[in-house]
Amino acid sequence: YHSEKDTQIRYHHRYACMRHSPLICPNQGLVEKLAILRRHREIEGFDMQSLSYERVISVLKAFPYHITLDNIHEVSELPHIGSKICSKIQEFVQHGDISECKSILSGTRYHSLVEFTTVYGIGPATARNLYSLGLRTIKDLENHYKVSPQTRDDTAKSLNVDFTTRLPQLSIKVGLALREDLRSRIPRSEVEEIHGVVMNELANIRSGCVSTITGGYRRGKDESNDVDIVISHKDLKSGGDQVKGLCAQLVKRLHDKGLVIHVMHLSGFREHNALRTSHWDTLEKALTVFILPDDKKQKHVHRRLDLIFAAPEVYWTAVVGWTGSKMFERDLRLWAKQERGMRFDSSGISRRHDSKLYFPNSEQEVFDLLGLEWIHPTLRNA
Ligand code: DCP
Ligand code: MG
Repeated sequence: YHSEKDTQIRYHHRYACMRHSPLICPNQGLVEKLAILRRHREIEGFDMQSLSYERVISVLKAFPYHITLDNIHEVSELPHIGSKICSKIQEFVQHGDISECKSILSGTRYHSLVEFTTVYGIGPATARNLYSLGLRTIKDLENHYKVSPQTRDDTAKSLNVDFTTRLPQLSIKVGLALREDLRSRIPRSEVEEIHGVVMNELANIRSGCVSTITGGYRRGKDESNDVDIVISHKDLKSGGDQVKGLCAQLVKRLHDKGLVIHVMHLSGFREHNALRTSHWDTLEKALTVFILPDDKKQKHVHRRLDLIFAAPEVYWTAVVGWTGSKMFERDLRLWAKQERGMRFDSSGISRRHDSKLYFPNSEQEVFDLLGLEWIHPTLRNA
């Protein structure tokens, strides 16, 4: 779909949604070092700095040449690349490492905080609190939250969903119990198997549903952290409770069959309530923990599964919005707002000055409406 020349023209654009960002780039080693600096800022709560690094990394991912002392001047002229970061890039080019990375990795704090956030339910702020209590390892956390190998088995088995009351957040205790499972990566074949099982169950509730596996899988990742599926049906009415109903019915059925063992979230997007138009309420999502039944061949592990239901009018914006990457999505919104006077998110496209809604019939149309050239999903790894 894209020529090499196309990639070479596009890499200097300031919006990630204009650039071609492959999964693996010619400067992967540098990008991985900068990712440590970004993660350090994020985990210490310096969100603006973290975002700056994320932008830098995203720009470098699209740079199609191996960076050397001969072309580093060109890198320094790329958008979002300031002089401070450029000296770090130069340091890497000359020494193959960045001294600040070495010092971050030489202490215990970074490692502990990163380790803590591998528990579902622990974000940077909680991780820092736990660290300040003197906790350093996952073992420390298990003692702190009183998780033993026994409770680990029990917790995983006894998880439950009460569909009549408010859904419980996945507690840190449960997060600890499921940690090993949820942090192991999901191969493409299992993503496809899970998708097949889910759509088979859905067909029993309502035939003729359409779906797209989105997220990292669609961007070509060999292994994903979770499974994201966007679902619709041509007869679904937006605005009413149909979308919501179908989502809840499916989750309930999967739960009854023992396939979904926990539901962390089950409700509509409320991001766009300011508009108060029915179309903005048509995305319904369920964030769950899913497990394939064990068979003779293998014992399965718990997986994070996100199900997103969209009315047909907003199916393609949902697919684009849930394909990612996060940086690609962030710049799609920014581009729409700043350059086109439009509003974009997973649940729709509208014109800002009069809130006129648009209903694209394909992914290509989403890009057309936003005045963007279409970019293949595998080049959206910004
Ligand atoms: N997304 C978003 N805003 C949200 C949730 C998701 O923009 N609140 C988009 C961007 C993500 C995609 O949906 O790329 C899927 O989110 P994931 O967190 O599942 O991330 P990925 O699928 O990209 O990677 P992985 O699941 O392998 O970690
Ligand atoms: Mg995902």
